Amino acid sequence: MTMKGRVWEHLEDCLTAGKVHMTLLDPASVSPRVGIEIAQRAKDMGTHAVMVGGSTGVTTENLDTLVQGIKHATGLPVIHFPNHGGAISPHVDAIWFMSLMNSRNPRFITREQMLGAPVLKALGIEPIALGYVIVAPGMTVGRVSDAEVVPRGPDGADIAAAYALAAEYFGMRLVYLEAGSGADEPVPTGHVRAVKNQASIPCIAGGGIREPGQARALLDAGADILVTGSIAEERGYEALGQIIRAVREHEDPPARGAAMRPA
Ligand code: 1GP
Repeated sequence: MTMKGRVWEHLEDCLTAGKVHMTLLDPASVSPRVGIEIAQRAKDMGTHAVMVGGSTGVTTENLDTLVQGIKHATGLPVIHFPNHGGAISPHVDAIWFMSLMNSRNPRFITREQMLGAPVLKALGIEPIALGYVIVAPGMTVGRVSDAEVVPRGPDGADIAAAYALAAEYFGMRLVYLEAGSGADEPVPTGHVRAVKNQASIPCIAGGGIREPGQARALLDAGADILVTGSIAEERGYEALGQIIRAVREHEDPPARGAAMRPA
Protein backbone atom coordinates (compact mmCIF):
# COMPACT_ATOMS: atom_id res chain seq x y z
CA MET A 1 0.00 0.00 0.00
CA THR A 2 1.38 3.41 -0.82
CA MET A 3 0.03 6.27 1.24
CA LYS A 4 2.00 9.02 -0.46
CA GLY A 5 0.13 12.30 -0.39
CA ARG A 6 -2.93 11.06 1.44
CA VAL A 7 -1.86 10.26 4.94
CA TRP A 8 -3.90 13.04 6.52
CA GLU A 9 -7.02 11.81 4.74
CA HIS A 10 -6.29 8.30 5.99
CA LEU A 11 -5.74 9.54 9.55
CA GLU A 12 -8.99 11.46 9.49
CA ASP A 13 -10.77 8.26 8.49
CA CYS A 14 -9.06 6.37 11.32
CA LEU A 15 -9.99 9.13 13.79
CA THR A 16 -13.59 9.04 12.66
CA ALA A 17 -13.64 5.31 13.34
CA GLY A 18 -12.06 5.54 16.82
CA LYS A 19 -8.85 6.10 18.71
CA VAL A 20 -5.48 5.72 17.04
CA HIS A 21 -2.17 4.20 18.12
CA MET A 22 1.18 5.06 16.57
CA THR A 23 4.47 3.30 17.09
CA LEU A 24 7.54 5.53 17.28
CA LEU A 25 10.91 4.19 16.24
CA ASP A 26 14.14 6.10 16.69
CA PRO A 27 16.70 5.27 13.98
CA ALA A 28 19.50 6.36 16.31
CA SER A 29 18.57 3.88 19.00
CA VAL A 30 17.29 0.79 17.19
CA SER A 31 19.06 -1.15 14.46
CA PRO A 32 17.10 -1.50 11.22
CA ARG A 33 16.60 -5.20 11.99
CA VAL A 34 15.09 -4.56 15.41
CA GLY A 35 13.12 -1.53 14.21
CA ILE A 36 11.55 -3.50 11.37
CA GLU A 37 10.70 -6.38 13.69
CA ILE A 38 9.01 -4.01 16.18
CA ALA A 39 7.05 -2.38 13.35
CA GLN A 40 5.92 -5.79 12.07
CA ARG A 41 4.80 -6.95 15.51
CA ALA A 42 3.06 -3.61 16.16
CA LYS A 43 1.25 -3.92 12.84
CA ASP A 44 0.09 -7.44 13.68
CA MET A 45 -1.19 -6.14 17.01
CA GLY A 46 -3.11 -3.29 15.35
CA THR A 47 -0.99 -0.13 15.40
CA HIS A 48 -2.27 2.35 12.82
CA ALA A 49 0.96 3.98 11.65
CA VAL A 50 4.66 4.21 12.34
CA MET A 51 6.48 7.40 13.26
CA VAL A 52 10.21 7.54 12.68
CA GLY A 53 12.50 10.05 14.35
CA GLY A 54 14.38 11.00 17.49
CA SER A 55 15.99 13.91 19.29
CA THR A 56 19.66 13.19 18.62
CA GLY A 57 21.79 11.18 16.20
CA VAL A 58 19.26 10.96 13.34
CA THR A 59 20.95 11.11 9.93
CA THR A 60 19.53 10.85 6.42
CA GLU A 61 21.24 7.45 6.19
CA ASN A 62 19.93 5.77 9.34
CA LEU A 63 16.49 7.33 8.78
CA ASP A 64 16.28 6.21 5.19
CA THR A 65 17.35 2.64 5.89
CA LEU A 66 14.77 2.22 8.63
CA VAL A 67 11.96 3.92 6.70
CA GLN A 68 12.48 1.79 3.61
CA GLY A 69 12.70 -1.39 5.66
CA ILE A 70 9.48 -0.64 7.56
CA LYS A 71 7.57 0.29 4.43
CA HIS A 72 8.68 -2.82 2.63
CA ALA A 73 7.92 -5.11 5.59
CA THR A 74 4.63 -3.63 6.81
CA GLY A 75 3.01 -1.32 4.24
CA LEU A 76 1.95 0.90 7.15
CA PRO A 77 2.00 4.66 6.64
CA VAL A 78 5.35 6.00 7.82
CA ILE A 79 5.41 9.54 9.19
CA HIS A 80 8.65 11.35 9.83
CA PHE A 81 8.88 12.90 13.30
CA PRO A 82 11.68 15.38 12.63
CA ASN A 83 14.12 17.01 14.99
CA HIS A 84 15.55 19.40 12.42
CA GLY A 85 15.15 20.32 8.77
CA GLY A 86 18.31 18.55 7.60
CA ALA A 87 17.72 14.79 7.76
CA ILE A 88 14.77 13.91 5.55
CA SER A 89 14.03 10.57 3.90
CA PRO A 90 12.41 10.73 0.46
CA HIS A 91 10.63 7.48 1.30
CA VAL A 92 8.37 8.66 4.13
CA ASP A 93 4.66 9.00 3.35
CA ALA A 94 4.29 12.22 5.31
CA ILE A 95 6.04 14.40 7.83
CA TRP A 96 4.73 16.07 10.96
CA PHE A 97 5.35 19.65 9.89
CA MET A 98 5.67 20.72 13.46
CA SER A 99 6.41 23.84 15.38
CA LEU A 100 7.74 23.32 18.89
CA MET A 101 5.44 25.95 20.27
CA ASN A 102 6.99 26.33 23.70
CA SER A 103 10.64 26.45 22.65
CA ARG A 104 12.60 29.54 23.63
CA ASN A 105 14.59 29.18 20.43
CA PRO A 106 13.08 30.35 17.12
CA ARG A 107 15.11 27.65 15.45
CA PHE A 108 12.56 25.07 16.61
CA ILE A 109 9.50 27.25 16.05
CA THR A 110 9.96 28.32 12.42
CA ARG A 111 13.61 28.24 11.32
CA GLU A 112 14.20 24.53 10.80
CA GLN A 113 10.78 24.49 9.12
CA MET A 114 11.95 27.23 6.74
CA LEU A 115 15.00 25.13 5.85
CA GLY A 116 12.99 21.95 5.42
CA ALA A 117 9.94 23.23 3.53
CA PRO A 118 11.55 23.56 0.07
CA VAL A 119 13.10 20.10 0.47
CA LEU A 120 9.69 18.60 1.24
CA LYS A 121 8.23 20.29 -1.80
CA ALA A 122 11.02 19.05 -4.05
CA LEU A 123 10.62 15.51 -2.71
CA GLY A 124 6.81 15.56 -2.83
CA ILE A 125 6.43 14.72 0.87
CA GLU A 126 3.07 15.48 2.46
CA PRO A 127 3.39 17.96 5.34
CA ILE A 128 0.88 17.61 8.18
CA ALA A 129 0.93 20.75 10.31
CA LEU A 130 1.17 20.04 14.00
CA GLY A 131 1.67 22.08 17.16
CA TYR A 132 4.15 20.32 19.44
CA VAL A 133 4.03 21.18 23.11
CA ILE A 134 6.48 19.79 25.65
CA VAL A 135 5.11 19.07 29.11
CA ALA A 136 7.30 18.38 32.16
CA PRO A 137 9.54 16.48 32.56
CA GLY A 138 10.26 16.87 28.83
CA MET A 139 13.32 14.58 28.97
CA THR A 140 15.83 14.79 26.10
CA VAL A 141 13.55 16.55 23.65
CA GLY A 142 12.80 19.23 26.25
CA ARG A 143 16.51 19.86 26.79
CA VAL A 144 17.73 19.83 23.19
CA SER A 145 14.91 22.04 21.99
CA ASP A 146 15.27 24.54 24.84
CA ALA A 147 11.63 24.17 25.78
CA GLU A 148 9.99 26.21 28.47
CA VAL A 149 8.25 23.04 29.57
CA VAL A 150 4.60 23.26 30.52
CA PRO A 151 4.34 22.45 34.24
CA ARG A 152 2.22 19.58 35.51
CA GLY A 153 -0.73 20.68 37.67
CA PRO A 154 -3.73 22.94 37.00
CA ASP A 155 -1.77 26.02 35.83
CA GLY A 156 0.02 23.83 33.33
CA ALA A 157 -3.28 22.44 32.08
CA ASP A 158 -4.44 25.97 31.24
CA ILE A 159 -1.16 26.73 29.47
CA ALA A 160 -1.39 23.50 27.46
CA ALA A 161 -4.97 24.34 26.50
CA ALA A 162 -3.98 27.84 25.40
CA TYR A 163 -1.17 26.43 23.24
CA ALA A 164 -3.63 23.97 21.71
CA LEU A 165 -6.04 26.75 20.84
CA ALA A 166 -3.19 28.81 19.39
CA ALA A 167 -2.22 25.78 17.27
CA GLU A 168 -5.80 25.51 16.04
CA TYR A 169 -5.93 29.23 15.22
CA PHE A 170 -2.65 28.90 13.31
CA GLY A 171 -4.43 26.31 11.17
CA MET A 172 -2.48 23.33 12.48
CA ARG A 173 -4.24 20.00 12.08
CA LEU A 174 -3.30 18.49 15.43
CA VAL A 175 -1.72 19.29 18.75
CA TYR A 176 0.81 16.95 20.36
CA LEU A 177 1.37 16.89 24.12
CA GLU A 178 4.79 15.35 24.77
CA ALA A 179 6.10 14.30 28.18
CA GLY A 180 9.37 13.12 26.60
CA SER A 181 10.55 9.64 25.79
CA GLY A 182 11.17 7.63 28.94
CA ALA A 183 9.22 10.04 31.18
CA ASP A 184 8.20 8.52 34.53
CA GLU A 185 4.58 9.46 33.89
CA PRO A 186 2.63 10.34 30.76
CA VAL A 187 1.26 13.86 30.31
CA PRO A 188 -1.37 14.54 33.01
CA THR A 189 -4.92 13.63 32.05
CA GLY A 190 -5.99 17.07 33.31
CA HIS A 191 -3.86 18.65 30.56
CA VAL A 192 -5.51 16.49 27.92
CA ARG A 193 -8.97 17.29 29.26
CA ALA A 194 -8.20 21.02 29.30
CA VAL A 195 -6.89 20.85 25.72
CA LYS A 196 -10.01 19.04 24.55
CA ASN A 197 -12.28 21.53 26.31
CA GLN A 198 -10.53 24.45 24.70
CA ALA A 199 -9.55 23.31 21.19
CA SER A 200 -11.30 21.20 18.60
CA ILE A 201 -8.30 19.74 16.74
CA PRO A 202 -7.26 16.15 17.55
CA CYS A 203 -4.89 15.73 20.47
CA ILE A 204 -1.90 13.38 20.44
CA ALA A 205 -0.33 12.28 23.73
CA GLY A 206 3.08 10.65 23.98
CA GLY A 207 5.95 9.98 26.33
CA GLY A 208 6.01 7.59 29.29
CA ILE A 209 2.95 5.49 28.39
CA ARG A 210 3.75 2.06 29.83
CA GLU A 211 0.54 0.62 31.25
CA PRO A 212 -2.84 0.02 29.60
CA GLY A 213 -4.47 1.86 32.54
CA GLN A 214 -2.47 4.99 31.68
CA ALA A 215 -3.52 4.66 28.06
CA ARG A 216 -7.18 4.29 29.00
CA ALA A 217 -7.03 7.32 31.32
CA LEU A 218 -5.56 9.49 28.54
CA LEU A 219 -8.18 8.26 26.07
CA ASP A 220 -10.99 8.83 28.59
CA ALA A 221 -9.67 12.39 29.02
CA GLY A 222 -10.09 12.85 25.29
CA ALA A 223 -6.72 12.03 23.70
CA ASP A 224 -7.32 10.97 20.10
CA ILE A 225 -3.93 9.45 19.27
CA LEU A 226 -1.44 7.76 21.61
CA VAL A 227 2.20 7.34 20.69
CA THR A 228 4.50 4.79 22.29
CA GLY A 229 8.20 4.53 21.59
CA SER A 230 10.54 2.65 23.87
CA ILE A 231 8.02 0.24 25.45
CA ALA A 232 8.74 -2.70 23.13
CA GLU A 233 12.50 -2.54 23.78
CA GLU A 234 12.01 -1.94 27.51
CA ARG A 235 9.11 -4.20 28.39
CA GLY A 236 8.58 -6.44 25.41
CA TYR A 237 5.87 -7.06 22.86
CA GLU A 238 3.19 -8.13 25.32
CA ALA A 239 3.37 -4.70 27.00
CA LEU A 240 3.16 -2.96 23.63
CA GLY A 241 0.24 -5.19 22.64
CA GLN A 242 -1.65 -4.28 25.81
CA ILE A 243 -1.40 -0.58 24.97
CA ILE A 244 -2.50 -1.12 21.37
CA ARG A 245 -5.45 -3.22 22.56
CA ALA A 246 -6.43 -0.51 25.07
CA VAL A 247 -6.52 1.98 22.19
CA ARG A 248 -8.34 -0.33 19.77
CA GLU A 249 -10.94 -1.39 22.32
CA HIS A 250 -11.52 2.03 23.82
CA GLU A 251 -15.04 3.26 24.05
CA ASP A 252 -15.83 6.81 25.09
CA PRO A 253 -17.13 7.03 28.64
CA PRO A 254 -20.79 8.09 28.81
CA ALA A 255 -21.16 11.87 28.83
CA ARG A 256 -21.51 13.31 32.32
CA GLY A 257 -25.15 13.49 33.34
CA ALA A 258 -26.25 11.25 30.47
CA ALA A 259 -27.86 8.80 32.90
CA MET A 260 -29.93 11.63 34.34
CA ARG A 261 -31.56 12.56 31.07
CA PRO A 262 -35.22 11.57 30.75
CA ALA A 263 -35.85 8.78 28.28
C1 1GP B 1 6.50 9.93 21.82
O1 1GP B 1 8.46 10.60 22.94
C2 1GP B 1 7.40 9.71 22.93
O2 1GP B 1 5.77 11.08 22.02
C3 1GP B 1 7.83 8.31 23.06
O3 1GP B 1 7.96 8.12 24.41
O4 1GP B 1 9.55 6.22 24.48
O5 1GP B 1 8.34 7.00 26.54
O6 1GP B 1 7.10 5.82 24.71
P1 1GP B 1 8.24 6.69 25.05
